[in-house]
Amino acid sequence: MKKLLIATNNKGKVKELQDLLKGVDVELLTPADINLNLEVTEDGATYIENASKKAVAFAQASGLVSLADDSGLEVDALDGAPGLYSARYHPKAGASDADRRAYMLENLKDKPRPWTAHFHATIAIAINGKVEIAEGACYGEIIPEERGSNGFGYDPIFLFPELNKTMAELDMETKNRLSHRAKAVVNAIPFFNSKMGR
Ligand code: ITT
Repeated sequence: MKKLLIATNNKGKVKELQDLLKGVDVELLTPADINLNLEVTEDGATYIENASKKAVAFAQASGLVSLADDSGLEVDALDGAPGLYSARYHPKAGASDADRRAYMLENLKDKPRPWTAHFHATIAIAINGKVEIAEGACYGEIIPEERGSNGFGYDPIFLFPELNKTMAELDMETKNRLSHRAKAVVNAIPFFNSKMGR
């Protein structure tokens, strides 16, 4: 069976991608499985550039077909911020996910609600010197109090209004039907079927 490296250092993404890719006919590996410790500088101007850079770097370091995800949360009242910079959205180095959520709520507190927002995900798959791209998005709103403890990142303050649940209140199966990352993976399935079959 062909091998596919999940090229991310984010443990939340690893768990979701392992579940999202379980129907694909490949052996999934994580950087930890192959003792690969690689930090890629995300200096691209777009999600596609950053996702491609990560996928190519992991593929070159491992010799394996590698799938990277570059994602972000775009909040309309913040003119689309933090977007590409979602993982670094805090003035303090070493800030946590909780610090970033609190910082976002601080920046939103004087803006009229609803604080509409969407998550975006770009997946890049580096294979045989080429890069395949698939993208997805999901829409909701930021709420001023945290709810739920599943997931990671901004999940506790991102509400799906039609469910009245935050992403952190969803079980993984439900998040993996509705999320930006789920939609990007679905869009990558034709590629897997044509290029990664036995
Ligand atoms: P890798 O680059 O190693 O994959 P990262 O966390 O640095 O890990 P990104 O540069 O793509 O990844 O940053 C995306 C950030 O956007 C992530 O750290 C979260 O803060 C946020 N984010 C993305 N997807 C999310 C999700 O499903 N739920 C909550 N927050 C999410």
